[in-house]
Amino acid sequence: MRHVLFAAALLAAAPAFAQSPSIQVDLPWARATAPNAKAGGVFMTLTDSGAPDKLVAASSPVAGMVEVHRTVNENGVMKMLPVDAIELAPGTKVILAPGGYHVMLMDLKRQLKQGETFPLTLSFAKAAPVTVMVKVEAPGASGPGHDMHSMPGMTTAPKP
Ligand SMILES: [Cu+2]
Repeated sequence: MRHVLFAAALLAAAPAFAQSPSIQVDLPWARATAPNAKAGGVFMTLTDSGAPDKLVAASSPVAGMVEVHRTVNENGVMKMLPVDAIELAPGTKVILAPGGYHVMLMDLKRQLKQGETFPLTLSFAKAAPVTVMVKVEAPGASGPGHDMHSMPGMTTAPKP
């Protein structure tokens, strides 16, 4: 009971958009999904301004399960593989983008519609969890706020 109250106090103290002191999350975005799709990708830029850390997990009310994935090219075939963690080094940006690392929403509870936002909580090995609002872009978007000139799919290379 004690730690439940403690957790509640922490939540009350942290505004919804609070950033943890050492990990900054910029421009979190997702691709809109088809009406019955069960999975969707979330992308963002992580900047570690503190100690070495790792992104170890994520969760969202829109998904039954969330994994951290990496897209790899195996003999010309693009595959997504779950990873245990994404290493974060101080002073270094890690870009989660189509074709590379991404947060995978699985067992989606509803369609992600372009223009809306949804919360995503990122958990780190050391830093406090960070909850961000993820902006839903077009189904084939290649980046946050970009036009939809790219082909749909998880394999599109990010545009600068
Ligand atoms: Cu994936």
